[in-house]
Amino acid sequence: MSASETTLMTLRVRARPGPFACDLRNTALVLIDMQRDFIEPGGFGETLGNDVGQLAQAVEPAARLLAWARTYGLLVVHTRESHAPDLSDCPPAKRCRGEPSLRIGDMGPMGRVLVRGEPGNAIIDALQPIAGEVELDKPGKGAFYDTGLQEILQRRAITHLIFGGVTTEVCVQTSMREANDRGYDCLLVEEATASYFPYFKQATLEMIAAQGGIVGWTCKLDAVLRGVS
Ligand code: C5J
Repeated sequence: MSASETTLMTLRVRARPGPFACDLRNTALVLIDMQRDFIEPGGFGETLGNDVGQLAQAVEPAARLLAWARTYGLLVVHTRESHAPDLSDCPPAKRCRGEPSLRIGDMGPMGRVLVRGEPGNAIIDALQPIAGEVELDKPGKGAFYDTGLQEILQRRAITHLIFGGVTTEVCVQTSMREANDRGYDCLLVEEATASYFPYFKQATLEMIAAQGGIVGWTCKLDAVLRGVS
């Protein structure tokens, strides 16, 4: 089924801070940075000293969310945080920050860290994009910075975005804030996102929905899976 072929399919979910509804013809799923570099041992996330096992929890829920979006014919956008092989789009301030065991561009167990086309930069097997889905390489934390995402969404008359991905408080939250500033209504699916720091995830979910949904809405996966009428 394709969302554009139907007369009206509406998703209505119980969410925080209140009900969220959208017409699926104008809605896209955005999966942020579900890459080997962040989720699997030996990647960028681990070089920064993180427990990558924390992110594994989001994989199965994100796969269910992706399957749901495909069933209803939503536009699906997959992002990758990545840099050109010559690192021309990686500011020194980003590369030199902190004390990682490997810096962006260094050779690691899965190829050059966070470099486009390297094995570690790929989306994990469980969430591989299929034909017709958008794959975006983003040099920043936000999905709108230097990617053309705004134009892609405008061409498809997208007004609502459903988010999953990692990490909740960094690239997911940054992307939601960018989207919010551009006028999109954004819903974050709680089980389909994760952080290396569970309390950062929790704090981010609360921040998003605070003050009447200052960044957007959050909801349970089940509410999405059962919410189409
Ligand atoms: C980070 C991301 N955490 N995808 N990237 O550096 O959230």
